[in-house]
Amino acid sequence: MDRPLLIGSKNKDKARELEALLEGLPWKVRRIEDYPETPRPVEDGDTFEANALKKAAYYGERFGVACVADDSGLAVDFLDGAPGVFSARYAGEACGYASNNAKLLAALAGAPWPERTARFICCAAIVFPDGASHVEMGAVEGHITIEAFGENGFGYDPIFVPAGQERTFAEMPPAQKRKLGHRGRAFRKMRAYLEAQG
Ligand code: ITT
Repeated sequence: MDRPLLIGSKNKDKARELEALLEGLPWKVRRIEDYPETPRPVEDGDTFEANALKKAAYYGERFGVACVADDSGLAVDFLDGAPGVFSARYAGEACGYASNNAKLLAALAGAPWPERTARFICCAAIVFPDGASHVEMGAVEGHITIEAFGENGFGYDPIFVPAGQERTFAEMPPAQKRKLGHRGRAFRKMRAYLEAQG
């Protein structure tokens, strides 16, 4: 089928993961780069769900297509759930992954392993051209390491070890991260929802 399904994300690393997670659905999955350049929506929601719906509605309306988006982040218990919805900009507006990771490791300096618990959270949203929408959540528990390990993945992957594992997400093959991770968990539910819709 050639119904377009736009991945409404300007984060190329996230979009790559989403493309793999949506593979095989009866939709023609398109990336934001396939459409004309457009500014980012303002992500001013207090929750992952509010921001995910906002992104999916914004890009979907802009281009008149069904659109999936995700809002995701890392909630660290030692920091009372920070950086949470502010994960992308933890070390400042124009910061990169390395400065976010350095700031987080510094904030946890000296904290022993049992106190380094955290979870990645993902809200997956879809908004259809008629305005109907659907959301699914996914989360994965784990620990924040003492230093960064691994080259795969993106964002906080080099400093997060999922529960029951001995390697960070950045040390795992991408397929294993998709299997264990928050985004995989949310989007496998979203796939099931879309498949049930026909
Ligand atoms: P879009 O809004 O355009 O999709 P973004 O990167 O700004 O791109 P978010 O607002 O959802 O997306 O921010 C998510 C941030 O949380 C992301 O930039 C990373 O810092 C972190 N993050 C989310 N999922 C992650 C993952 O699977 N691995 C590592 N870090 C992740």
